[in-house]
Amino acid sequence: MGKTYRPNAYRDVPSEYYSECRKQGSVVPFSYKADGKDKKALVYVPYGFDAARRYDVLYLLHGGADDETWYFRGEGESSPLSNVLDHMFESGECDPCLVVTPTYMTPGANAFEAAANFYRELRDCLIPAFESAYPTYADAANDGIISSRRHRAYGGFSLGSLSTWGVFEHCLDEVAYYMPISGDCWSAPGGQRASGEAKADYLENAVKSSGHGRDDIVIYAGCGGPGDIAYPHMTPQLEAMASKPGTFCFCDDFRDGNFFYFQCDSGHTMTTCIRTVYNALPKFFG
Ligand code: FER
Repeated sequence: MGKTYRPNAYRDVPSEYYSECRKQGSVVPFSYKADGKDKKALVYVPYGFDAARRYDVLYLLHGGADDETWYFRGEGESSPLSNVLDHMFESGECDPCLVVTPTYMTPGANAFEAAANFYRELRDCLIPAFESAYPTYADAANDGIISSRRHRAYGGFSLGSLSTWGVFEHCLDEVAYYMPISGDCWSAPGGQRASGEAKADYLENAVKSSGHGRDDIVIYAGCGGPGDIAYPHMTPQLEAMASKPGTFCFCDDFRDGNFFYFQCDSGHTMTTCIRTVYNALPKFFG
């Protein structure tokens, strides 16, 4: 059974993790086609990458008015996310994985619709293209995307979090791990203005109709606290989800449940994303 819901403490990123690591991964471009259009993503490839083994994959989406370069361009710093990943992998607190940052945007698209519908491109174009080009658990030598769902995570910030709830709703067969950051679900009846209960009901129904359940889905959500524009929207949804422990079993440890959520104090920013990745990723995959 789940523990009583409360806003959680999180482990902050050690300050030295923001600096360059001795053992640095690389960030390289990846191109693929979606609906006849050329799409671009960046890929963080960990230090010591070995094409003879297989890697778990985190797909990580940017927020509104940005693009696939955001996470590795940083906000004024030199690629802080890749520095933090380098340190997490060097210290051994997390197994090395591939981190793919695509974009839901295409020229002229409405960002809200593009984010909400990105699950189709993910499922039908990006995962097949990326995971046949890189050695993942779904690569050509292995047995498919659905059977490797526990080796795949999807997360995103702000509108990227909106896209995360969309992937959750539609791709439970393909993705087992979810990292929504600073953004709520807008697909329930009533959309963005629906109550937290209505959003939680909607997501619970998506789980029930998928045939999946709390034992094979994990959600680790982060939010930037009262100074985060998403806080008043995301908090009621997450609290209502935590009141449904048959599906979203709130826990401090994923041996006890499948749903965890914390508030930090860094608002609607890259820092909140990095803090969420730092806390969530070591708990993912397997
Ligand atoms: C939210 C608050 C803000 C949210 C998205 C935004 C999906 C971002 C809006 C924008 O980029 O214009 O709760 O949830």
